[in-house]
Amino acid sequence: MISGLAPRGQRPWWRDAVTYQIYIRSFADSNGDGIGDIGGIRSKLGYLEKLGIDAIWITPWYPSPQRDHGYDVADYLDIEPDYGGLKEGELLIREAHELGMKVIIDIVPNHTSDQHRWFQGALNSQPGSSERDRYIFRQGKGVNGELPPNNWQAVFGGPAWKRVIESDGRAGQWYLHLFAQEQPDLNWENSEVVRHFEDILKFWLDKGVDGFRIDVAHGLFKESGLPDIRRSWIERIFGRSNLTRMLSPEHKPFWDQEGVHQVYRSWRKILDSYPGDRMAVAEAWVSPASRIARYVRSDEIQNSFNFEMLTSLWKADEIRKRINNSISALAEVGAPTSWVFNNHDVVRSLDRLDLGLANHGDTTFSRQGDGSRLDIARGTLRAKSATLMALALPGCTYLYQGEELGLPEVRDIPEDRLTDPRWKMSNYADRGRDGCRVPIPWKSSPRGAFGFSNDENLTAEQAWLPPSPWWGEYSAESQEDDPNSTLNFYRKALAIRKNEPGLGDGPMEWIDAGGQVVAFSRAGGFACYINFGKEIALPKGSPVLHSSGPLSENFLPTDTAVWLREKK
Ligand code: TEU
Ligand code: CA
Repeated sequence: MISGLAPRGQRPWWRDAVTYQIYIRSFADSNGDGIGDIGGIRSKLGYLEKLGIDAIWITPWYPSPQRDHGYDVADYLDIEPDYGGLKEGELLIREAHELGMKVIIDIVPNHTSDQHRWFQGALNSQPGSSERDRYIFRQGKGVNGELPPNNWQAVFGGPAWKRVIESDGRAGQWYLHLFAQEQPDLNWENSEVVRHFEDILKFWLDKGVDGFRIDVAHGLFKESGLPDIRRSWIERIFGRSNLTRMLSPEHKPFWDQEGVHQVYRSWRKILDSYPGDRMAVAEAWVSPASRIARYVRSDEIQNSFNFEMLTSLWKADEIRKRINNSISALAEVGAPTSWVFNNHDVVRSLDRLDLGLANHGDTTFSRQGDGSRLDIARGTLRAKSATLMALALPGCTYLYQGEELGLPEVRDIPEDRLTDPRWKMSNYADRGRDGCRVPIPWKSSPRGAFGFSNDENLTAEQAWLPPSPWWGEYSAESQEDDPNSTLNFYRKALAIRKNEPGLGDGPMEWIDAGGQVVAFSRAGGFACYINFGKEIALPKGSPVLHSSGPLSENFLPTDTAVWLREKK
């Protein structure tokens, strides 16, 4: 268990941190080209400081052809010129540190861009060459190798293999891409790949970054022989979309292979060889929770995203079960758990929790639900209640830009402006993830795409992904002075969390407040109640510290959460 845990402030920061995810393209544009950049982030550091977060995680900022918005990396040792280049990145790290904020960057080890010099070299080399060995090239099946080597599908749609033209002008080998075809999978059995990533970690650690978010941390190794996958019972129930087929929870020959752990053991040694508490957090879509625990064993990495809440319905018993599973699985290895309700890959929590979008691999991802049924007020209340829950539960929390403004999913992006590779690769069946990536509305007026750009002449249509006309209602500007705004609700919650020594990592106790209420207490007489059912009476004489919505006297309404100081 969590015995021997040092007090907050004396233990590593990542055990308690609230990390704010910045989707760099959509955060703030400092030079009027309609694309978010590092200058934009620098200009908003004051906003982030006032918000009260502990760390920022910046999505991939490397040079990239942007076929998957930076998750297709062309050079891991530089920064995209459109984002401001390396010098800007160094300034940002320094300025964030001056404000006491940690900086986590994204690292993408499962695949590179097809424009990476390694992949270009592989295309220009012969089958069997050392250049090709850095990736996963295979002969095709069929008489002339015209069929893909196996039946694996790309997560975004279509087959996971693409055939190349050899130097003699003929169709030849196939290469594996679990995501877009511009994202060829690396071969982690190749020692040059292993060494290069160690150098990449050191390069950025030398520049002062505090941690890494490891993209597709459960990918990397593939079962030898690359066996076909079998049709699962989940596909029979939820249909045969690629997302279901590739992401359904039963074991797959390309996810969560034993080999990944050796990589993280060696990365841990590198992190530990630097001063300060440098860390890594794994994006590993593996289940059950006991499998995730294996990534955060004491000699592996420090943290993993806990995606349980991305696939949960707004139901008390389900939430309670997921909290128990998450905490007990990680307690065995001594790692803090983490809480995630939003990121750049999923429908925003406001919509998800209101519309009951849940199933990983199907509803949450591929269908955005019937937006016409969305009850904005109820969705906002539920999302805010979820936030109070996440910030009060043991461990750390990851927030995603815009949730502090109560942004809903954007469903009315014109089809010809959709950019997620899932749109095209699904044969235009799946609108993909753009709806949670629309540029942040900093100002109420449409000028500068609602203040996304510091160039007031930039129109919404000129932003890389256009905000809809109603976007200004959610702006930071319009919420700044409103005591009841979502923004000020987040600020207050984060300020309370910072000063409450019992929050963050550490034990919790369940409170029995009836089947429809999730309630728990933390050290120091702190209690959190989330009401999923009919209005309930709160314990008498317990002062309210914060709530997600109005309370009527001593009663906690439906869908509302409250933080209390328990009566002695
Ligand atoms: O995502 C990995 C992943 O499997 C999913 O989150 C996936 O993106 C989604 O279910 C299908 O659309 C990571 C990144 O977070 C994501 O943005 C990248 O597109 C992906 O890796 C490839 O690098
Ligand atoms: Ca820009």
